[in-house]
Amino acid sequence: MEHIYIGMGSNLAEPAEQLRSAIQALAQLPDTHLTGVSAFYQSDSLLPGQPRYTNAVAALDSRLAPLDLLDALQAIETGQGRERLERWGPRTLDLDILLFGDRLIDEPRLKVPHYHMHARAFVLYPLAELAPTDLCLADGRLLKDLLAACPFVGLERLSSN
Ligand code: PH2
Ligand code: MG
Ligand code: MG
Repeated sequence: MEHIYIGMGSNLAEPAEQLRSAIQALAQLPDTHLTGVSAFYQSDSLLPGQPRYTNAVAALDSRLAPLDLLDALQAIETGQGRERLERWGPRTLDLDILLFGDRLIDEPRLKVPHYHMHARAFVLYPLAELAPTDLCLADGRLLKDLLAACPFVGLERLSSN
């Protein structure tokens, strides 16, 4: 059993509703328990000209292998209308494996810890709601150090999910 954190994001087709549906789908994954969900946060897209994003983080305990979990997450994305037209295009649903226990994964399809999580407030602040403050990433970085280097700027924490 591994403890896993999933970053969730949407900026199309009722983003908060997309995240709520995704949470239901995560709760139904085989050999997996959904153990927590952060608040929802809104922020501007990193790419100009796109709709604002709603983001959150979910925590899972799972016996799935990393690539099996990735397949399952991609099936949920596709089921919610995700179209892979351009690399950083707007999307109905993005589900990223942020952390997979203390594993470092470097496969063509999957890099863990997630490559850009270290500097993204919309990942780190919701993650910090669920993870212990002394969380150490598999690459040796401490969550609290990443938070200290990543100001809470441009994020709006929503009062309800
Ligand atoms: N994801 C992107 C690009 N830009 N901006 C915000 N605020 N939230 C995201 O999840 C996000 C983004 C590509 O994965
Ligand atoms: Mg992403
Ligand atoms: Mg993704």
